[in-house]
Formats: sequence, structure tokens, C-alpha cells
Amino acid sequence: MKCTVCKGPAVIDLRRHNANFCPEHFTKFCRDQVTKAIDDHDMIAPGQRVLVAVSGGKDSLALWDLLVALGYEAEGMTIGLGIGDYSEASTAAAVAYAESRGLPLRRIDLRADYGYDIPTAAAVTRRVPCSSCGMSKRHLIDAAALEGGFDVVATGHNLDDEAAVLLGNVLHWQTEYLGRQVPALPARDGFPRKVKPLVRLSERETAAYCVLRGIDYIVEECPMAAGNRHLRYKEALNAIEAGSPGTKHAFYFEFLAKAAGHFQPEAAAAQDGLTACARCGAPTTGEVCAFCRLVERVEGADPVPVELVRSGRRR
Ligand code: Q46
Ligand code: ZN
Ligand code: ZN
Repeated sequence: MKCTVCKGPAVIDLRRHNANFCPEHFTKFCRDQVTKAIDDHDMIAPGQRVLVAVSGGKDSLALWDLLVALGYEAEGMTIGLGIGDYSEASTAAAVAYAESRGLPLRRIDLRADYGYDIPTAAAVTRRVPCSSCGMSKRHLIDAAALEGGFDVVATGHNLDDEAAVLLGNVLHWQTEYLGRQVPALPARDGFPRKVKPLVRLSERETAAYCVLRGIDYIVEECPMAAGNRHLRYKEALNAIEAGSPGTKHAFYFEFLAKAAGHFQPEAAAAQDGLTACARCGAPTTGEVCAFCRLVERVEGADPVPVELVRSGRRR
């Protein structure tokens, strides 16, 4: 297998691009794809400060590395979710990367700073862990970005993630979510600008990028995700992609080009009438935001071990 660019030995084949790359040209390919995503969707202007949401997985570490390589001033932020060994290993990977590259990393720990963790929140609220987890992460990253004066928040969602979320939103015709499923969400009262610079890269590509760049990422997936709908949608799309390379890319980018705009008025309307949370000032539809209500409910509850939540015994 030869590199499509230099004819040297290739280390990866990308069927949807009908190309093979050596390490040097694959790294360049990744940078070019991120540059194109940033340019096409006006994600980050030169000189803007970026807060990168870092989990310690391949996507967020590849994103941080790519943004720094492209010359952006990108600071990391990681949140200790308290999901047993998985969270410890995630934080360790984020810290190790930041230290090895001399990059600034902000750290929050849900248990130490807010008195709860995700398994306990899931058990007390009797909802799937990803519900309180996603909400907590969004709230804390938004708040940190605004407090720290960042221009934009960047997250490591890749093409596989976005295509799977799109499939879920289409299967259930979640029109409000469809209107918000864009790679660059503008800042609005109380919300920072949010961008997804990896939307043109697949998860196989972000993993290969990390290996070639010597980035140690946490390989295990979150134990709370096992068997969830998002993973089933990914598997379904992978099966289609295997027979027709490029399908995921077409599904997502043709949606952006031809359909997303139709749903935006509905998404915008859902944001009307937001006021500031009486406790923390974050935008909310009620008097107190969902994060403050969650903290009030779960703070001080006896910690629930990960295994109990995973096995469903507390749900
Ligand atoms: S960390 Fe949190 Fe994810 Fe784990 S509990 Fe769900 S949302 S799966 S990206
Ligand atoms: Zn090459
Ligand atoms: Zn609040």
C-alpha cells in the first residue's frame, strides 16, 4: 500500500476518500480537514481564545493537539465525573497530555467541587447516567468559558458521532434538536459560541492521529455507555458505511447543506423566554437552572458505586 501523495509506504487507507497515507501525509490530511471545517463553518477567527472540552479520549486529545498545531490559543478543561476507574484514567490521560506538551488545563471534580458524581446522580434521579452527565458537562464548560473570557468552546465530536446523533434525531423526528445540530452554534445570551472542528474526521482517523502523534489516550469507552442507543446507531451506520464508503459523510453534510436550515426557526423559538438562573445566573426556562436543581437534589447523597448503576439495580 502506497501513500497517494508521496508513494512512500502508507500506514492507513481511507476508503471514503479513496486514498492511502504515510504518517506525514496523514497528519497533514487531518490538519487540512480541521482547517476546512473551521473555514467552511466560520468556527474560530484568528486570535480568538478557545476552551477545549477534554475527556482524555482520542477525539478530545486529537482536537486539542490539532488546534495547537494550527496555531490557535487553546486551553483544555476536564471534568472528573466520578465514574470509577474510567474517570480516573480519563483525567490522568488529560493531565499527562497537558503536562507533556506544557499546555494549560483547567480541572473540575464533581465530587470534590459540587458534592456528587454521575453514578449517584443517575441513581437519585432514576434517569440514564448520560442525562445528568451531559447536562453537568455542558453547564460547567459554558460557565468556565464565560468566566474565563473565552471566545469559543470546542468539543471533539467527530463524523461518526454527528452522523449517529443525526440518525437518532431523524428516527424520532426531533425537529428542535435537528435545528440545533450544526457544527458551529453562535453565542447567545448566556451561552458561549460552540464549535465541532472534527466533524470531517472519523473516529478511526482521530485514533490513528493520536497513535502517530504519540498521544496516550484512554481506550476504554465510558462503562455507562454500554448498550445505549447512540452506540446502536453507530453500529448501524458502520454496517452501511462498510458497503458504501462515504455514506456517513453524505448523510451528515447533505443534511447541513439541504435540511438543517428548515429546522432552525423551531430551535430558535425554543430558546425564547430564557432568563438568568436565580442561583448561578446561567440561562434557564425556569427560575432555577437544571444544574442547580440537580446539585440540590444529589448533593450529600450516599455515593452509589458504578457497578450498581450499570447493572440497573438502582434505576
Ligand atoms: S461520559 Fe457521561 Fe458520556 Fe459516560 S455517562 Fe454518558 S455522557 S457515556 S460522552
Ligand atoms: Zn506520503
Ligand atoms: Zn443555576
